[in-house]
Amino acid sequence: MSTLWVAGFGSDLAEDHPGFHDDVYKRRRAWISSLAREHRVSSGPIPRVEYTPEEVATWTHVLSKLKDLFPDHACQQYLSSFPYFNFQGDQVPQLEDISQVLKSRTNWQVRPVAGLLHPRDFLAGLAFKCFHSTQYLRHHSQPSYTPEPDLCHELIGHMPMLANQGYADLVQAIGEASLGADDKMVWHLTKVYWYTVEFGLIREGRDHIKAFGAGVLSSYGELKHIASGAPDLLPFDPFQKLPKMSYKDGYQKAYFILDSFEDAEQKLRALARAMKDPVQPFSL
Ligand code: H2B
Ligand code: FE
Repeated sequence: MSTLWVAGFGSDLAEDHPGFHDDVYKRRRAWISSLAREHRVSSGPIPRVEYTPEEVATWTHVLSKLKDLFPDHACQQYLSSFPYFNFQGDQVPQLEDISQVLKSRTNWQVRPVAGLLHPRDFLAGLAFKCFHSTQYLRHHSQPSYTPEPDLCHELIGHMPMLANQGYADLVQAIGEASLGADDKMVWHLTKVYWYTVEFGLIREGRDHIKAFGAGVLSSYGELKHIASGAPDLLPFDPFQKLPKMSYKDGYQKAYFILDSFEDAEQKLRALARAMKDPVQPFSL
């Protein structure tokens, strides 16, 4: 497969990226990105990176901070998959090893990518059980914040959930719906992805609401914000127009609650059928 086009932060960092003024960081990030650009799935395992002590320290910080939050806030599927990956505080995991664990659990795989992909390409990967992941780390000056996906977010946020079959099937359904969809629908599916895979909540039993979205699970502040009662908590319905996504300026104004991953997957499949129905095509 050819190299995928990288949008957004791709190779040049935005001015508000914490590493913008750090040339050493920028060179390092570009070098790790180049490994992904040159990697071909057919040519063998994902190249291993020898992480620097500074990068290890960033990983150590992020893992130890987040681990404390999970027992209370993460959904049960996350908690039961987490140990499969055997994350160690003193060692940054290698994408190849993580991909092997994922393969053995749900038959998904990880493919390294140089930066943010265009939503259409990213969603298409999901249809084929392929999760595109960055391999570099966030800037060490702000270990609790990154404006773009980095290895900590991909591994701690996404991997345990993708090792759960019900969830993995839901994510695949989002990807499948994007194949052949027009730009408007790809944008809608980007929001579906955002409000589930990144910021989704799930009902557990009668009165518990737990997090499964990677963006929620990897943010201490976001979890507290949800618990404060300030944002709207709405039932998940992919047939409805979803609110604007909020990227940097604070937290989401609304979150969506799934009844179960299976139920959400069924809704997504119904949406995909409606989109492709020539008689009554779905439109928002
Ligand atoms: N690219 C990469 N590399 N990682 C992501 O998590 C990601 C992406 N998310 N491109 C996508 C866009 C998401 O925001 C939706 C599907 O557009
Ligand atoms: Fe993500």
